[in-house]
Amino acid sequence: MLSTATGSTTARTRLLSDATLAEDAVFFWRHGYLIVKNAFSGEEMEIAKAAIQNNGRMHRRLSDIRTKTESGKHNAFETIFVWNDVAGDDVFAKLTRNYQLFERLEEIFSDRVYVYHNKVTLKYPFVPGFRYHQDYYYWYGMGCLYPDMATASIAIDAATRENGCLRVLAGSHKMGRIEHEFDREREDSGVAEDRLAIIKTRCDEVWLELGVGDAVIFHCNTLHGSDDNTSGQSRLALLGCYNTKHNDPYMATPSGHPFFHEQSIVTSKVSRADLNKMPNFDLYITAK
Ligand SMILES: O=C(O)CCC(=O)C(=O)O
Repeated sequence: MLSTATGSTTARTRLLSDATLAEDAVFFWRHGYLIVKNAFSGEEMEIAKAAIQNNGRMHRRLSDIRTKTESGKHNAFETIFVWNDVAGDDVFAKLTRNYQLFERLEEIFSDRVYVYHNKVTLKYPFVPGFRYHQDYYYWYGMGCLYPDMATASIAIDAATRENGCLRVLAGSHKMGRIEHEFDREREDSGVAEDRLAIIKTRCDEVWLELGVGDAVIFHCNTLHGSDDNTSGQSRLALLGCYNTKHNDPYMATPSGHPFFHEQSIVTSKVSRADLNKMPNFDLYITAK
């Protein structure tokens, strides 16, 4: 399963049963993704949504996206708001370090995992979707030697085909890291269309429709993308990106993502008291 030997780690006490974890890990390695239904409550998602909507910086990003989109640009990258302060007790970190995700990820990778960065996808009604790409295409260049990484997308709003939910090519993680090409018009990198057409004949395309509070975990080499959101409804999601202890980056990069450090697993629910707890969006780790 793993592409490298794991270091020795102290076992954690788990809340999920061994049978659930084992079954979910098998599904993940077979298909390259795993849906976790009802990972979070509707109330927790309302709190996360309010935290996003009350945040001045995310709001400014939203108006920038609107201006660009209205001027005819199709810049999917603008819709992603990323930060590196992931080990604290802010509302977002508490969700991405929740045991529902962490325990599954540690079972999947047979190692300690840590949140490598968090991001919010600001998918408002008018915004563009992403070309098919792999997240490891980017992380490879950030000193991560092994593709033992994953992303968990938490549905703050329901994700539907109409609002441009994530879609994956099931099993594509088994193809390894694939070259990407840059599309100037969309300002977005993705797999070349001719290769993609062939891949689609081998891998099923799965639209990941999620209810509020569901999450999907996908492997860093799983090809994923999204359609434009033409629904008139927002599709906000919180994405935790995870790395493994044995894959500690060998260098710092301008993205400033953290090196391996032990992170606590959160077992409590997010509450209204967390609404004003925000991460430091300006944290960039510049040296090992
Ligand atoms: O949510 C989306 O539309 C795509 C996000 C994505 O692919 C990413 O952040 O890597």
